[in-house]
Amino acid sequence: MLIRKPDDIIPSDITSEAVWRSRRDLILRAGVAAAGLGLPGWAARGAFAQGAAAGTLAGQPNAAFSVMDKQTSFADITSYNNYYEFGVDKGEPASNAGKLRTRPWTVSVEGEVGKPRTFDIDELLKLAPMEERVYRLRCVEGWSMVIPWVGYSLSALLKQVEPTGNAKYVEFVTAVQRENMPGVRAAILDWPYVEGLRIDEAMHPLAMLVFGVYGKVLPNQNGAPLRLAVPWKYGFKSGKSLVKIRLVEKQPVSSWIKAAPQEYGFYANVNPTVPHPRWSQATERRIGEDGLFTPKRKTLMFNGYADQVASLYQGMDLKANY
Ligand SMILES: Nc1nc2c(c(=O)[nH]1)N[C@H]1C(S)=C(S)[C@@H](COP(=O)(O)O)O[C@H]1N2
Ligand SMILES: [Mo]
Repeated sequence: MLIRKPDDIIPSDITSEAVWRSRRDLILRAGVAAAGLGLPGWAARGAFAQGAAAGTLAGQPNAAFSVMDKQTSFADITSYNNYYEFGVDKGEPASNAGKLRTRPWTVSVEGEVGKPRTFDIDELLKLAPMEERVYRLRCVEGWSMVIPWVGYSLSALLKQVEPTGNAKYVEFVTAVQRENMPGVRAAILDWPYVEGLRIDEAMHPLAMLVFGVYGKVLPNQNGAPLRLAVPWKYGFKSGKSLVKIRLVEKQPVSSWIKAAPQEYGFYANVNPTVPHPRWSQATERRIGEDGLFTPKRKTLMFNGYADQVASLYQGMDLKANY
């Protein structure tokens, strides 16, 4: 996000797309071959990760929380990613995230809570009924997707730990597996990747804990085994591969604010009237419909979720609090 401005992205992505597809195919073939030959170590683990990613995870469709836009293809959702721990190029997460260890996995929920607790991923998978919700995702870089996530409201988890009256904000901390994450070794951001929400934002039913996509277990590059989806905010607010959730009194300092405070605000609500300092946020290109002559779409206030969330920001100056 610091590295390029949106207009720089298009031509390079067209050429790099073929490159990453072929790299991904290579890795898949390598995984299958490793399993067949009984190779040990990283190769076998890679093959297992691919097998687990093929698992199903169904959710009851939640029409009230779903947009009707044409859904982005599974291939695009899982091959055009931002997950800087695995590299800054869009194809690198799909190529590299096979090494992410997603079991055993726990998430500790702590801080200003009556009942701090560490949850095992298998507990979290059963904590609340799985729903399928089709959400828009708008990246601050100027592209968007429409994604059928599987999961449930973050509030279901937060209620378990009984937030105290001092819990004004929620901080989300994501995984660091240095040996498995080339981007962590390259020191692009101040790891771990940290994000935050105000408590009322976190408790809003649209704020979602995600475990799957398109009826399948979340692929590693999309943030396995669980990530956030906060559809009215820019994509970077939705941390991947969560390991810790802290309820706190003071506004958390996110990794992006640390890296570039003049460019990234805490709220990061999608807002076509507030440009990023280096580019406009008025329009977006929808991944999958970005032919050379396809017109861009107009970006919607709160990414189209104004009816549900505008009341959270009543009386706030959204230009100052961007
Ligand atoms: N841990 C972590 N979470 C992250 C990121 C990241 O680099 N690391 N990138 C963010 C950004 S900028 C976006 S747009 C979304 C992309 O999610 P997707 O790749 O599943 O579409 O993930 C967000 N969550
Ligand atoms: Mo993003």
